[in-house]
Amino acid sequence: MKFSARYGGAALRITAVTALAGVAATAAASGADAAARQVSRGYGTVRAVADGDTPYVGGKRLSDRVRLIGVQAAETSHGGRGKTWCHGGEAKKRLGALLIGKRVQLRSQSPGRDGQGNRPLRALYLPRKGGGYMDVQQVMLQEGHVLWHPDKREWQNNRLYHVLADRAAAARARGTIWDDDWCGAGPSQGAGLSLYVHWDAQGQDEDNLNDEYVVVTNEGTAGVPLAGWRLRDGSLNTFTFPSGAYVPPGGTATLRIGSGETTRTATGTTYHWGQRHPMLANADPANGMGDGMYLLDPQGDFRAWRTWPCVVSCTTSR
Ligand SMILES: [Ca+2]
Ligand SMILES: [Ca+2]
Repeated sequence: MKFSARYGGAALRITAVTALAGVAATAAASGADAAARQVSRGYGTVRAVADGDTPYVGGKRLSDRVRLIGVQAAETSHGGRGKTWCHGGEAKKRLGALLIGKRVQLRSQSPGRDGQGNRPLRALYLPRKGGGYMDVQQVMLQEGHVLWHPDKREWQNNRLYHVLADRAAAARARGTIWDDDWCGAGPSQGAGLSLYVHWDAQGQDEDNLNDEYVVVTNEGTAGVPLAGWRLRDGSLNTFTFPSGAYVPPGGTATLRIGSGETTRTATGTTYHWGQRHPMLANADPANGMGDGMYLLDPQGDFRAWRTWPCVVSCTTSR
């Protein structure tokens, strides 16, 4: 079905599957200041893409880079610097195919820039031949090229993008970031790993960092060595499991956000990230905030994940 909404005086028509209409209605009813919704920040032609979330609009200088709102692509090597991560090349190629040479509309709620690289933070919309616009971020999420990357200032589509990301994840389509052996089979393929995230610490999260934690559970019958595996969030915050890390069959590996000694029992090990501030964003229905944690194997394949709050196939309130 189709639904229409009016943002900043411009009619926006989005083709969406039926259930998404409810998602949009939820966002519209969030009670946040209507004047703070996305408005057009002008038009430009995309000249190149740096990676799957960063096009160059108007020119090819570093200052022409724009950071897309609400999505996070795997990194790619720039000018021989850095490494191309698993799926970095695929996401870059897809964004390039969608955008290079095309005139796009840039929108945002805030005129601001992102914290990394000082790039303008904008949502890109491609004018459709028959009228209306195509939300480029939605395409990247639906096709499984990017992670959900919620933003407090640019909250308008947080929930919608969350739903799209989780649906793509549930589909686990071949070649997407949700394809768990795309960048190499194993190690411990089919191990039956799952994540639980305790994102809301008792009391003030700031004062209780170790009650923010992530649990990797091994539901399989063989132990899984985790050295070199990583836990990361929707930004680029990453914990790497140390040498010797291991989760026994039926056991757990727990990562607490604050500081402390590594402790081992027969059924599991507890690690500490050593962060000085909360890392697991609390869910907020008013702005669609939440986040995700993702378990990556040493090749960069996503082997388990959990986003919050739950928005797709929910069996509990979390
Ligand atoms: Ca792998
Ligand atoms: Ca928290």
